[in-house]
Amino acid sequence: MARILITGFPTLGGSGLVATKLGLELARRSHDVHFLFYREPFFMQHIPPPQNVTFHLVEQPDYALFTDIGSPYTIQAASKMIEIVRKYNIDVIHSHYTIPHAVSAYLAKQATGVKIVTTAHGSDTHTLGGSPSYNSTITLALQNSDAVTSVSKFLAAETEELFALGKDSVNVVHNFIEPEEFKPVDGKKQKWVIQASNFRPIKQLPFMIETFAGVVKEHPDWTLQLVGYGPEYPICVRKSRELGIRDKVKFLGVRRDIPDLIAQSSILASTSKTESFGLTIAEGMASATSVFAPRVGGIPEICIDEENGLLYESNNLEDAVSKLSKLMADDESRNTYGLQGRKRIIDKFSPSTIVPQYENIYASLLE
Ligand code: GMT
Repeated sequence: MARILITGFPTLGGSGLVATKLGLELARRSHDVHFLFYREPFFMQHIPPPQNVTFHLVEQPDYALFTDIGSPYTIQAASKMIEIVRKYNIDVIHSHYTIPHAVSAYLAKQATGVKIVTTAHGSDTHTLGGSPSYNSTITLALQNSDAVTSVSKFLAAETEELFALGKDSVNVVHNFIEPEEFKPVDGKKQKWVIQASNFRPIKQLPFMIETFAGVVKEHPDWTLQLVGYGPEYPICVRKSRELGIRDKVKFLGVRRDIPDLIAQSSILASTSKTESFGLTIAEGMASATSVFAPRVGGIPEICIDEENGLLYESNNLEDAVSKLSKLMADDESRNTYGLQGRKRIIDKFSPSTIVPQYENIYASLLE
């Protein structure tokens, strides 16, 4: 049994979801879990916390001088970590998303000697990690972490290179999906291609709409279901209108019934520029929904081409249209890919396979 402090972003994004779910799984396995966030995480708002889970909030007191620079969160979080480590005798601080949490944890380690584990999730490495605004401090925090993990082999290699860590020094611990939460529905799936993501540029939703415009003629009874919201939302509405497919594209907004929507869909789509893992892809697989996604980042590690769906050459519209059309036309392959996808998630990406990998890392630090 270990006393673990988990920190990260309590928002809708995947890293916060992974941090929260990992904490709850660890609590289920009798560890003493403490969460540190700047607000209650989205996914916890409707779940009564188990007895061995304690929430802590990072206090962000206002001060006039901070108006221009923003609240110094890294320091505030570090101070709170030091307080919690001392009060509860914490064994390990586990930071999810390196910026800025790993730096706060590094400061807490200097003050208390607590062990620190850092998980790189994606844009903290491949998008922001090389920036001079972050690189040297994140390098310091990672080089002084007792263990660094990443959510795919792809991201491990990038993290090692960008932050001058030794080859194979980053542990790959894939994300997990709960097969009871994401599971197939009874009955026939709908002729829906679903993409569930925020409308940030990295998700390339306009490319999804262009791709869908290329297949509607051949598949007039299908619709594109877009779940989520974000900066490119108006661009997407405009694009679907310009391409004459506004009636075929359903903008569903932010939804709580994502597992059901994914399970009812015939195809789970991603058109991201990159994904270190791609949680919704794995959620689609768990729901026996076949996948359409680019061959980029960590995606091919999770979703095997022609076994769990079809992967297209990233940003190649012609290839994307042809692969999506092929998948839409082939009921039998979609069915097989779906069943194989669910099996792959249960075998390789379920909590019982993944959570012990984190437990082993904690145990090795506490020996
Ligand atoms: O890195 C991000 O863009 C945000 C992050 C998040 O918090 O949603 O997403 C990353 O972490 C997820 C959970 O590990 C992965 O499933 C996503 O693939 C990854 N996003 C990217 O690499 C773009």
